[in-house]
Parts: sequence; structure tokens; C-alpha cells
Amino acid sequence: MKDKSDIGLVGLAVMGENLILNMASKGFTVTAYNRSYDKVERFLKGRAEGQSIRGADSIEALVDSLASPRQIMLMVKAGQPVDDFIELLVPHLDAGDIIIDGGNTHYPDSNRRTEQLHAKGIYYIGAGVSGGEEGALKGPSIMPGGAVEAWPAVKAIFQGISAKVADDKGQLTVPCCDWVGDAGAGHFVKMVHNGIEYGDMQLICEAYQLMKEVLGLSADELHDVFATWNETELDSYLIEITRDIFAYKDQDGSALVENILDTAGQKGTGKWTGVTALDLGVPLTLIGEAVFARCISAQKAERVEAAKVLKGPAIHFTGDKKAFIDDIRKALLASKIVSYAQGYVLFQQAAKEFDWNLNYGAIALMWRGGCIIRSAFLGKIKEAFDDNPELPNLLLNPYFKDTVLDAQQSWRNVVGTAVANGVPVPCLSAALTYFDGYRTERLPANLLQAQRDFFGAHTYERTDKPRGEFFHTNWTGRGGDTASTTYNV
Ligand code: NBP
Repeated sequence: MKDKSDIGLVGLAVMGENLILNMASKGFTVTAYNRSYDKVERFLKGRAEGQSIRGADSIEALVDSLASPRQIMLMVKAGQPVDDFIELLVPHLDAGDIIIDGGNTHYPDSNRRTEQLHAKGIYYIGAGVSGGEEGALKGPSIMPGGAVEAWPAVKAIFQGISAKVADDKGQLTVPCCDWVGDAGAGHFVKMVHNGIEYGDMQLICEAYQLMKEVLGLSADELHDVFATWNETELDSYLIEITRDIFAYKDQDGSALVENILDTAGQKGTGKWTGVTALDLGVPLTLIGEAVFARCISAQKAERVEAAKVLKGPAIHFTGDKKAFIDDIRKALLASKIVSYAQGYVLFQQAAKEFDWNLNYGAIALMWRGGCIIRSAFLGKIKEAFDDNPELPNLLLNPYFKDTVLDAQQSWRNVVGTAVANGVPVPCLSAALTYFDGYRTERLPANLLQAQRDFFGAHTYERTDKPRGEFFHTNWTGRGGDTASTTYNV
């Protein structure tokens, strides 16, 4: 083992332990530290035994064990524990040392910490890490942002341990880790990644409910459908695990998935993505609906009561089952394209707002392996931004445009059938509504502006005058000529 460790890692829970083992397996020497030392001892005697991993029983010992510039990665519960560890570490660090937060931190915290530590001469990196336990051990997707000066020092370890996807020659050499941008950009990208994960999962769930309720498919049949879909453009980790979930039997031989209570949990990253979209004025409707779908699922007791009195239509389907399954596949693909299109518009707006220089193609590449939303489809997003780095919306890229237009009739058929049969499809329908809104030249917002001007003198622009000129009408003859101030939030 080297005299000094390449990196120190704080936080010996599932992510921290597995990242340390991953780093050691790639030839790096790591010092492990945890708030409660017994976990360090247990780790050293257990999974870490015989590897290039040493333990530290104090912050001083951790800092002393590291090569310069020191790199310390925190894998602890997000929020206050991160601030607490930063406070403990800083008095022992020198200018140029690096603190990395690999937890699911809310990006404004990373904005703040980057600035605070920069003032002390210490570099801060906020890195989103995705892939769960297995990814941490075998190769996660890593999205680092913050003090770019620190990137050359941490690059070898981060790209060394990250997942790899195929290069032009089919060799697994391209790391799913690249520099994302300044301040909290890494955690912002991870947040949106998680929001997209919410959307992808909910879309799959809606497809499942339609096939179960409207077509009456069994779990075994659903397994076969998802197995087939995984051979198409939908090829992805989430479709793959869904396929396997339908095949998994409970002890009595029934499908386990059907014995699981229909109330979904959430840890907040989807909500953060939705709130951020509202703050930045970006129509991120699909992810918003995916978060709300989890909320309504959590109202189980109330839904059970409501189901007794709020009767919907009886299920009635007379069409061709096979053709409808293919319609659902196309509707899922088109909706997924809308979700990523909305997510990328959020990136573009955030880049403007926070003055970040985000590399959109590289972000898609980082998500191609190691993480929960990994899919073949992400390669197309990279190509779209390689072709046009200024692309305003993925729906305008030729490949995505053609795919969505090809799916359009199926998509309408699926949403229409769901509505007619009373099956909720919040994300499939939100995606279609966004598509229709985005492609509509004249929306009814003229009436909305008239209403706003009628009751609040909020003014309007005219079709026959240049943009930026505002008018007010005394609609009732009883109001004055004074208009409200014109501003948008
Ligand atoms: P947890 O999120 O369960 O955090 C456990 C670690 O945080 C332990 O080392 C624990 O120390 C420490 N900790 C806690 Br809890 N409260 C603390 C406090 N007040 N002060 C100091 N340390 C404290 O572990 P995890 O699931 O491995 O996740 C680590 C980070 O990575 C989190 O931010 C998580 O959101 C993120 N993440 C998790 C996953 C996943 O799949 N689990 C995936 C991607 C990212 P102790 O041992 O002394 O209690």
C-alpha cells in the first residue's frame, strides 16, 4: 500500500463502502472514515481486508493520511451532515485541497459551498453519483461540477471508477463521467437525472396499467412484452428490470409485483426538479405529473373510499390487442422523447440563469451507462447536440421529430383509449398535450391576456404591432386609463 492515500472517503454506508472498493480495485489507495468508528473497523476486517484501503479514527488521522493536494469525498446523508463535515475538515486542510460531495445534495447548497470554500482557498466539487449499490461498486455515472481548478486532480479517479460505454470501435472505453460545469451544476444535472427517472418509471407504469386493465394481460404476458420492447429503441435498464419484475414469483407462485401495495415513496429529488422548473418558468410537465402521480398513489385509503362512489366507465376494448400493444410502445417512446426534451430545456434555462456552460451532449453520454436511466436512446441525444449545440428543443432534431411524428397516431389512440376507459395516464397525456402546445402556432393566450387586462389592467401586446408595445383597454367603460406595471415572473 502507498504511504499516502490517493483519496479519503467519509461515510461508510452502502454508497461509500462500494465506491471505496471500486477505487481500490482500480489501483487507488483509499482512507476510510465514518462518524461512528465501529463501521470503519468492521469494514477493514470485512470487505476491505487485503485491499489498498486504510482506516482513520479521527479527522486529523484522515487528513494526515492523504497525498497532496488532499482529496476528500463525502458520501453522507445530504444536508446538514455535509456542512458539519466541511466545518470539521477545513481547519486541517491547506489551500488547494479538495472536498468532494458525492451525495444527493440540492444544487443551491453546492452553489453556496463552492463559493464559501473558494474564499478559504479550498476547492469544492459537488458530484452527482448514480447507479445505486451495484453502480458504486462496478461503475457509476458521475456528474461533477464546482471548482474547475480541481478537475485535473480528481479526473483520474473519477473517470477510472465510472461506468464505461462503447467507443466508435465498440470498445468499452468512454467514461460515464465528465466535467459538467461551475458551482452546483453537477448536482443540478443529477437532480434532473432523478426527475427524468421519475418520468421514465411512471411512463412504464402507465403502459403496464393499460395493458393490464384494458387488454387483460397477465404478468407472464407483460414479461414477454417488455422483453420484446427491450430489443427496440426503448432498450434501457428500466425496461429490462421491469421485464424481470414481471417474471418474479412470490412464495405462492403468483407474480410478486401484484402483491405489492400501490403506494409510491419519494425522497425529494423529483420534487426539487419540478420546483426548479416552476422557478425558471420551464414547462416540465411530464416530470411534474410523475411526482404528482406518486402523491396520489400515496392517498391509498382515500382512493379506496373514492372508488366506491366515483364510478367511471366500464372497460371496453374491441380493437386488435397486438396492434394496441405496439401503439403503447410508440406512445411510450414519444412521451419519453418529450420528457428529455423538457429536461434539456430546463438545462438550457438553468445555464442562462446561473451562467453555466453546460455540455449537453456530454451529459447524455454520462447517462448512457452506470445510472438508472441508462438507455440506447441517450446516444441519439448526444448526436443531436453534436449536430447542433444550440438546438432549442430535442423535438426539432430530425431523428426525434421523425420518431415522434411516426408515433403520433398511436400516441393519440393510446391516450384516447385510456380516457375513454377511465384509466389514468398523467404522463402519457401530459407529454401529448405538451407536444400539441409546442406545435400550435396560435394558442388561446390572446383571450387570457384579454381577461388579465379586463380585470387587472395587466395590458397586452397586439398582433398588428411590434413586440414589446403594450396596450390597455377600458373594457367596461367604468375603468380608468391607468394600466398595471408590465413585468413577468
Ligand atoms: P445514507 O444516506 O444512509 O447516509 C449514511 C451515512 O451518513 C453514514 O456514514 C452516516 O454515519 C452518515 N450520517 C448520517 Br445518516 N447523519 C449524519 C450526521 N448528522 N453527521 C454525520 N454523518 C451522518 O447513505 P447512502 O445510501 O450510502 O447515501 C450516501 C449519499 O449518497 C446520500 O446523500 C444519498 O442520497 C446519496 N446516494 C444514495 C444512493 C443509494 O442508492 N443509496 C444513490 C445515489 C446517491 P453513521 O454511520 O455514523 O450513522
